[in-house]
Amino acid sequence: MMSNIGSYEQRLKNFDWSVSEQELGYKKGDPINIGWYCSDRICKMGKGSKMALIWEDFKGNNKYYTYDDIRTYSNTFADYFLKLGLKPGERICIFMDRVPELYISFLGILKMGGIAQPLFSAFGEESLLTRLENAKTSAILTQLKHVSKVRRILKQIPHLRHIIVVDAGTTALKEREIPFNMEETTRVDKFEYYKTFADTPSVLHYTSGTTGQPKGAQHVHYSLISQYLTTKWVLDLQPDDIYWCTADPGWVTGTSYGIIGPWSNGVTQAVLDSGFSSDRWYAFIEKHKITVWYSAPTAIRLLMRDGTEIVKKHDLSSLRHLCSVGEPLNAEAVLWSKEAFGKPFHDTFWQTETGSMVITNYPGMNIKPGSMGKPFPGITATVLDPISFKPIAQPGKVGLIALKPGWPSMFRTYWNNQAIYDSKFKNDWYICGDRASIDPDGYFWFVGRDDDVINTGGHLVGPFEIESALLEHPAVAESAAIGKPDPINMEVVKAFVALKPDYEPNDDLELEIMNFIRKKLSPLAMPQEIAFVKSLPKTRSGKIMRRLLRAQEWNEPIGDISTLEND
Ligand code: 6R9
Repeated sequence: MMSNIGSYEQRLKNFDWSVSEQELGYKKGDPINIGWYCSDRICKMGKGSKMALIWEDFKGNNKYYTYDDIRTYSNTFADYFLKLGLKPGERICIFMDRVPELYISFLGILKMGGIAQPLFSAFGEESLLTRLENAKTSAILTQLKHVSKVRRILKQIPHLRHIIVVDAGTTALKEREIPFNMEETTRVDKFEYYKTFADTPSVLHYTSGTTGQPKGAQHVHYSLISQYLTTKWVLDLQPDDIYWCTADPGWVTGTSYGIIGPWSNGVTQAVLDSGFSSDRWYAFIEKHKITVWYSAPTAIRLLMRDGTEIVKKHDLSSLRHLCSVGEPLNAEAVLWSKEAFGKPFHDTFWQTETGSMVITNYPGMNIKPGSMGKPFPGITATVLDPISFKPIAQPGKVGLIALKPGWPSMFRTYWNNQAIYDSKFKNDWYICGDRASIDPDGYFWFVGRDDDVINTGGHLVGPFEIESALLEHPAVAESAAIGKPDPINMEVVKAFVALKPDYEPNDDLELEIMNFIRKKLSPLAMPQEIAFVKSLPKTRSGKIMRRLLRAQEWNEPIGDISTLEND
């Protein structure tokens, strides 16, 4: 089958984002609304009865929704939000497992001009509070099983006017809570979407940095232009594909390529609302005849661990194209996938902030296993010298990955944090915070992050958030969190803790602190190991030197420690 991108060199020549605008029938200055593009437009093209969503729960039960279903159900949500008194521009949080209401309400929020704020349902109350407080969120959509977490923080977030419970049934609800059942509400066939334009805010995705609490990367409706085209050219979605993105929409991959990309292309997508198991995943591919699969290195390493025997028990011949994102995809994983599935995983690199893929391996392109590939057409990417912030001319030399601002899905600011946004730019380059080198053929090779952010299983966890939560434990006097090498998750969280005078380190206390973090933040942020120490290495200005702890953990050179406090 001919891929959508054809020849990369041809596409690169004279590339202009207007290619995407034309395909979408968008002209500069027109209104543009992602919710409308992902449902109404596909129906207008005569595909209303085409399957948009095949959904499966952990027991294997299925639900099916056509494009006309997602169009009318998202209208129903949008209409309901307006009737509740929610206004365009207000933040509406989606705090649900991967149920159909998550995907469909996302479109509904965008249609009424709201800003969608998706958060992992695995988040504990502290993680939730930080993000709702920062965004001054007006409403949250959730399920009964998660509502208690919202109840516990309710007093601290007076701006949260509505807690919409999508599966309340006959259960009695409490203060500010209100039931809404998507399928039992009269469907709204016609809804005039709020006239959003290219620069109107659309999605707010929280991401972790080294310092301070997580920041909300704010996107706009124009992001569609690059999300649509990268989906078409890199994921290579074609009309008859059945596509599976394994990412949760609490992560940007789950919205850009788990909602917007496939639906704006009018493709059928499948969602599995269940945890990981190799057998379960292969059975899902076999049952729904998945053709294009977008996943992450940690999952691929778990599949590798379970071996090829289990692959052979399933008919996976429907698979046509495989892609990966979130962490470095090791060369072994690419070679293994060729052996196991007869096809390589294609690595793609991007960030919450970039909104869409920026460096990728295209279908048909020669893959160099271990490389992230080349910049997408329309993306100017380079590596910069870390001191002069000038592009490095010499192939193979490691520098900071940097992008020329201006691609359509670039984030527009960090919510309420313009100063940190501004600090991401040097000499008119956007600095990603990662290190890489470029080989003589123009392929990018990832080296590592340039900050203390921990990448565990493709999820970024900020050390500051963990350390702040640790300090809330009565026994903890001081703490530092770093990433420690892990064969499956690449990194897991390791915490260094100095105890208060009345406490003695022991296994029970270690377990208690671990669970404390799991409940407050999330299972991902929970330290897998705690080292009890007398004190932590600090700079003379009092900053904890995580770099030193990390170097010891990774057996790396310690580097310059001239600022280390030595008394
Ligand atoms: C989409 C997403 C972004 C950070 C990024 C980098 C790491 C992502 C990668 C990769 C090596 C790849 N990362 N893709 N590292 N190879 N193909 O992951 O967004 O959660 O914001 O993470 O993830 O460190 O800067 P986000």
